[in-house]
Amino acid sequence: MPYGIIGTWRMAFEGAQIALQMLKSGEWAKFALERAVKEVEDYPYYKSVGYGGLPNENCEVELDAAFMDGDTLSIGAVAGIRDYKNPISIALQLSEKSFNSFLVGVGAEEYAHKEGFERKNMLTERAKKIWEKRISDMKEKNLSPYDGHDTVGIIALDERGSMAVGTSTSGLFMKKKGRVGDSPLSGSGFYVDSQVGGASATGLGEEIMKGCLSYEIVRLMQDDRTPQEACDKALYEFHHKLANKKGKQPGAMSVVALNNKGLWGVASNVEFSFVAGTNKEDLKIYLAYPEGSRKTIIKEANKEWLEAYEARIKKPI
Ligand code: SD4
Repeated sequence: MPYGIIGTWRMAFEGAQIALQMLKSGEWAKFALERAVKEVEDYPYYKSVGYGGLPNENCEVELDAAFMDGDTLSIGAVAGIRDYKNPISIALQLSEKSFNSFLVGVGAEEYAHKEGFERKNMLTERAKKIWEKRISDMKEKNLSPYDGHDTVGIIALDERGSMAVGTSTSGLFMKKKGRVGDSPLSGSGFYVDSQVGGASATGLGEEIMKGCLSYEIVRLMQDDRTPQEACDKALYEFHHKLANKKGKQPGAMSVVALNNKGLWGVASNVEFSFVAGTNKEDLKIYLAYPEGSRKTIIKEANKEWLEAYEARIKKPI
């Protein structure tokens, strides 16, 4: 039986590599996925997820995460949670509850505390420096506070045909305290049904939420579209709809999808990096670009791109 994994952005690579090995050894999709997301949450140089994530306007790191089990359609999520090491694990545990499965702010923190989840100060010195620099750039250069944000969204399929999806993010840099994006919202930031496949989105949550993009992609796959066809149709049609309604270009939106046969697809209205691997193909880092705003060009990331990425994330502030 096929197995596979797909994840948003270059940052998913190390975790997805571990997860793909776990899937190869017969691990359940949901545990492989949790492991992959934790790896991203724990890495300090990924500045939009977990430890080292960029703070809100008050210089507090508020995190959003969600988990969905494609076998049962169970969902767990946390939003605006502070100072817990692995929000994805809290979301996974919440998905096992019939009630109270989506908790926000202090309620989520109280729950995590009672359940013994590990606490951690999630604000790194580096993230604090980036915040301070942005405050001065905003004053001096009149820069928008809101660029700089990514979510890790991972979909996994195991040999049994079981599927799961998870997301984790610090959301928009400089967001208002209490602001929540698409990432913990079912149907917008993620959706999975093991009888069909799963999808996850990243980009400007305020736009993605308007289109319930992840659910739309799974629905299109259910109607016999390949993951690539479903991603192209959902993303670009929605992009054009929003552009017409707003009279200007929508914000960044990118999507990934994996079906229960191990086929994957992506679409994006900006340059977008992602990782994918299956029982048939090694995990690789790819770049996706919109072509003629209806289709997606996909190519493997080359050495120059990878080196520039590494230099960028570690550049002194
Ligand atoms: C949010 N969608 O909070 C997230 C951020 C993100 O690429 O994924 N940016 O809106």
